[in-house]
Amino acid sequence: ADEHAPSTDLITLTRHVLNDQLRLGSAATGDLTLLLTAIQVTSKFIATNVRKARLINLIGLAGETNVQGEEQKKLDVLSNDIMINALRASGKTAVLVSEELDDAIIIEERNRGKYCVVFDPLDGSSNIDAGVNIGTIFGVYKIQPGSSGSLSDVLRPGSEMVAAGYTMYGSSANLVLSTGSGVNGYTLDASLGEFILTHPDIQIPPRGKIYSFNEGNSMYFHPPVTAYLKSIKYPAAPKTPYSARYIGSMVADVHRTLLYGGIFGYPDDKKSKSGKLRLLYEAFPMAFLTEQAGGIATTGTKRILDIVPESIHERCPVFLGSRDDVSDLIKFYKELSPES
Ligand code: P6P
Repeated sequence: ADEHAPSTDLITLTRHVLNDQLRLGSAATGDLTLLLTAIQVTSKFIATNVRKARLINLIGLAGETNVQGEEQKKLDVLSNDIMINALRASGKTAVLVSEELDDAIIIEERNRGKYCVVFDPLDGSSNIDAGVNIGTIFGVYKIQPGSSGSLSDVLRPGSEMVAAGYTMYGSSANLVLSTGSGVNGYTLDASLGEFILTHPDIQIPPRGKIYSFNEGNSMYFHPPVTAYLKSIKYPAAPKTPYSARYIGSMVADVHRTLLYGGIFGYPDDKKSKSGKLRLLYEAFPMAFLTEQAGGIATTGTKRILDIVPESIHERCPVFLGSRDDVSDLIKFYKELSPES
């Protein structure tokens, strides 16, 4: 067939997840499928608002009100409202944790379901005025047997998540998702309003040639990180140096790492003792995806998915990406960190 002919067999996210559900057989009740459908609707809604916000910023409508004179909500607050309302209305959730809310939301009885969603509705939103890619990050736990929804349902290791993903808002909207059997990427076809499967079975290359750290913090880095970076910037012959790529928006830096390989790191350092990234709704989902794509996600000394959270907004150091690159970093921790 002519390779330019429109495909007559579009694999939409809904269909793909439904196939996943059918694969699980009778164990699946379709609730996760419906929850993921609700999440993809929020991503479409947020994508529209991100694009509109860029347009409004571009035409320079000053001040806090939009053309209708309504109070212009900050995009991340708006995105949070969209997600809370859609997840509650889905009737499939019991506990919600958002980067935007100090406390977890326990869903009332009549709307309560069996999943808990932890999310950052619009990570990197400080970059939006510069047109830099930003994104929504989410992780899903199944409620614990006998629980009617409480903090203990989300203060669990990321290894107990049943799904995780992100939607990156850039030239197009890319939704990357895993439900525990590999990672798939979907691209929003705005004319159809559907996420179409465009990156089936994403596998991180075992080794890359890119490192992604904010080297502006180099003065504060601990010895293992300094030694690792030196080893890839000034390698012994015949090796050649790695390239530096740092966007400063986690979803964009992780997306590139999943597709091209290499290593992304936001270490703990002398200035930030636990690093900057949040464990529950940034590190866990990205670590889940990284491992499902064949990579490694570590704090330097511990597998991220094994961490047991003590509070919903705690931070943790993050190094993730190609198996061989992250293993090289771990070696420096074994040799140089005080605990070893
Ligand atoms: P820095 C964005 O503000 C964010 O939370 C992540 O998306 C990103 O990886 C990180 O912070 C960037 O932090 O300190 O390098 O600007």
